[in-house]
Amino acid sequence: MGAIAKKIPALELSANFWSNLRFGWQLLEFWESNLERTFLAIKPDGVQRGLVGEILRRFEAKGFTLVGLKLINVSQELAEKHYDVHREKPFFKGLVDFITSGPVAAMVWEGDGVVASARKIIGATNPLTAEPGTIRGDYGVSIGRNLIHGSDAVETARSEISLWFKEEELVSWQPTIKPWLYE
Ligand code: RTP
Ligand code: MG
Repeated sequence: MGAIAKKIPALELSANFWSNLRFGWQLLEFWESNLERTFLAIKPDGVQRGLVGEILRRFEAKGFTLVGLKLINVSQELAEKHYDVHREKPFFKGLVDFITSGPVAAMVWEGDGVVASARKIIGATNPLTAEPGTIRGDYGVSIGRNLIHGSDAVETARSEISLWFKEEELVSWQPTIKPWLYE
């Protein structure tokens, strides 16, 4: 018994050592991987048309990880900040009016290369020219009702995520299916 007790502190030390090593290894893997996050928002047309589940399904089935999700009524201020790059465009007012007109499902997804891949899954801006098989290609018929927004670059994704989500609203987790998705 005494001999076992003597060994416990040594075991604890060794457990800490291995857990630190694992943490360090995960950190290295994160730096070396293309792990990205992107901001997606199902616009009021997508929510009204009951397509939230279908859209979520596509990103889940692809293998991306959902790390943030909320249904919100977008304020004028948030809408104007989000669409700031389009401020001078003739469609700016219409865009802001539309995104503030009803609930929006805001999401953050994580995965290797998720920013560009999500844009492909979403399809071209105009649903009439978007490829069949994409969200806009399958469900839309007009540019002002194209169902979903997706960040267009890694840097844009970073600023959109911090605009739409508080840090504590995002959940980092390890899907247990990861070994079946990544080599
Ligand atoms: P999003 O930002 O919504 O993901 O769409 P996107 O990158 O494919 O297109 P973007 O050029 O950023 O335009 C933002 C949204 O503005 C509307 N739009 N209307 N009437 C027009 O010519 C026009 N052009 C763009 C679309 O709803 C587009 O999603
Ligand atoms: Mg855009």
